[in-house]
Amino acid sequence: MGRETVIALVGKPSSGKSTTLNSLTDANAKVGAFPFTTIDPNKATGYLEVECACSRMKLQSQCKPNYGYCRDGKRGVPIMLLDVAGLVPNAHLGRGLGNKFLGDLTEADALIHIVDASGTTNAEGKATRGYDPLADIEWLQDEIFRWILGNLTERWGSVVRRHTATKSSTLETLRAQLGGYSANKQLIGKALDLLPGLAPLQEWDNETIEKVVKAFMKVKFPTILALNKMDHPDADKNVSKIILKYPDTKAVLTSSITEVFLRKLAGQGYIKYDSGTEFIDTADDIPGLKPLDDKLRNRIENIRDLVLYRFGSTGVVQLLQAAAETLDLIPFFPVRSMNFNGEVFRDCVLVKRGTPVILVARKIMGEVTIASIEGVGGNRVSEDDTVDVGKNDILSFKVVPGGR
Ligand SMILES: Nc1nc2c(ncn2[C@@H]2O[C@H](COP(=O)(O)OP(=O)(O)O)[C@@H](O)[C@H]2O)c(=O)[nH]1
Ligand SMILES: [Mg+2]
Repeated sequence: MGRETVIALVGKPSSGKSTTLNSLTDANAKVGAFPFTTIDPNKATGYLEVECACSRMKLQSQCKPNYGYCRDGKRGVPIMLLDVAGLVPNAHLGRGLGNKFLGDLTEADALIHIVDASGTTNAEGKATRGYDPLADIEWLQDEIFRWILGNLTERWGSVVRRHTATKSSTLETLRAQLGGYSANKQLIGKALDLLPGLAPLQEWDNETIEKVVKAFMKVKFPTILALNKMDHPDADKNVSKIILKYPDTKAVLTSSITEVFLRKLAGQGYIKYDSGTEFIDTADDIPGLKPLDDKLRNRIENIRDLVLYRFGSTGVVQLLQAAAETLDLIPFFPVRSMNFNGEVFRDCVLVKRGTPVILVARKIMGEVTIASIEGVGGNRVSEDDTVDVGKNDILSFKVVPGGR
């Protein structure tokens, strides 16, 4: 199957990366772990929650995911998460692609910038009060910018000489120079599309190179903001400031520590809690749950008042959904046949909205010869037709036996 979606959590020390990673993993992970090839403490499986095809088809009781989970038609699709702890202030000074954290970044399809919105940690992550988290957002962008810019300008002279000598196109030369960031031609082409009327590469001045790097960052590192620690009373005013300053960036308010705590209580049998919602049931609501002492009861009341009722949830489920939205990813359900007897919807993969169905087939099955493609209801679907939510997102690919 095609490459998994990878999301990197970045942010200064003590912003809450590890807590957020923990809050996003192991949720309902009763069914099947994800077969990642390497075991790395900073890698974990998160679950993107989507509407499962079984809900639309009223087949919830037959739904049996191979990976992730399906709960009442809510499907958790595994995605890979990275905790990139090495991206600290001035990290770009240790430049070069061998840099471990930068390698982590290049693997990612999108970044989630965990921002300490409470302003209780300074630029280095040390405890303080009244720190302006806007500075962190600028810092992170600048850090990545200076890293890429530094790597490129350091050898600009020879880049231009080679470019001229080989009569390469701008796209080819940039492909060679930026390919190390796991950027293919298509992605670099997209970056160049953002800059119409660009001069020939040999004429670029510093300002132009900077513009190119910024455009490249936009397509290579789409970033979602997690405005974390929103349970803290100082977070409110910072959140408004950030949203005003970055109206086009997706921002999600989170309290990952609350999510971790609620999951722990649920695991211990004190509460029933569905991530992504504002509802907590206790022994008062559901007999059989463990009774709460006064201290726990107070803490839960506080969490309801300060987080759940004010913001609607702890935000962490919405965080991955925002990342998927930014990447325009939708769930796709390949099925063996359109008769839905027995166990159904074992597989679910994320694909870009609007992908032609033949490319979806390639992603899932590789270079096999497709004889026909069947949609729900048995109708034939053309190879060039595209996928969207509710359209060609449940398909059966019929392969030519033995065909390659
Ligand atoms: N109030 C509050 N504190 C949090 C939250 N998330 C993390 N923290 C605290 O912030 C500190 C740093 O968290 P950690 O996840 O280790 O940060 P990292 O260095 O970015 O990985 C810890 O003391 C956490 O308990 C949150 O949502 N609210
Ligand atoms: Mg950490």
